[in-house]
Amino acid sequence: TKDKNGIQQVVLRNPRGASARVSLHGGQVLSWKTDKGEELLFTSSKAIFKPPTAVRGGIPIYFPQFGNRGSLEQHGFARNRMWIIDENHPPLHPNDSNNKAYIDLLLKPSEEDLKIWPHSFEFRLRVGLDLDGHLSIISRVRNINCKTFSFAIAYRTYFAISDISEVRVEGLETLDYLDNLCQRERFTEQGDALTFESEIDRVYLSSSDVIAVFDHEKKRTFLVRKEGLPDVVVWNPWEKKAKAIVDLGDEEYKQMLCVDGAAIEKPITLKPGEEWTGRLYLSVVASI
Ligand code: TA6
Repeated sequence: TKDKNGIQQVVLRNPRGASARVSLHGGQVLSWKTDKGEELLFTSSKAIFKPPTAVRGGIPIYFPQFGNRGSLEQHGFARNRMWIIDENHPPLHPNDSNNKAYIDLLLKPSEEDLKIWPHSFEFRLRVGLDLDGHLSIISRVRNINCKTFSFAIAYRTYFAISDISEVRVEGLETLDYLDNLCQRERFTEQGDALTFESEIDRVYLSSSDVIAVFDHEKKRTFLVRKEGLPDVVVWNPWEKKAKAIVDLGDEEYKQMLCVDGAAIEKPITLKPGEEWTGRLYLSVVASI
């Protein structure tokens, strides 16, 4: 299918009626629905569907940097570029392709990208939806350069929630985090589960491989499972910042929470010819 700007999107469906929609712009997942048709990802009503701006919602991929250091654009260029469908995807581990509807995408740097970030790479992305409606995002980044390079990556995941004040995140207790609201100063999480009453923008370091996002009102829990992605970003702009973000409605911060599988603190380093694989699995379960 194509969106109204002519950008190709691929819809994945499983036999039970769950679905996911992936845009070639950014390789970004824009929708993930249960077999009952409930949307699980937030997209802003003010989202701009015009490249190169990444859509405010879904799962934009931040690569090759997190943040806005140096001459690279904020959060890197991957989310802003057009990806292509990868017809020659090298085989993956059998567990990564069983019983799944999937699409393989590929990003290579343009000449302009190479001027800003002089490292040749191939970024292969497989987005899959299995029989239970679980979404998987498997990334493989290969260094096809003759020099070593390092990168950071984050799967910014805008979960659709009932109300930010009704949500709790478990799995980050006692971890160290870098606070983006305090020049990335390092702190240690003290409390129990995370609840929200003001702006948050943190990179939790070396977390366990499963994080849970409980939504009491909707009686559902998102599970974020990850491999090769030690860090977790938690972001909600809250009222004041939401007002300053042009493609986010003033009150919409209440309906979104970003919990991102990421590798930020210790960049991933690839020697020539080496490849890195990262896996993110998202599922949703009913809770009481
Ligand atoms: O969580 C990191 C962060 O840079 C925040 O500080 C916030 O600005 C957010 O990501 C959104 O970035 P974006 O470029 O999508 O507006």
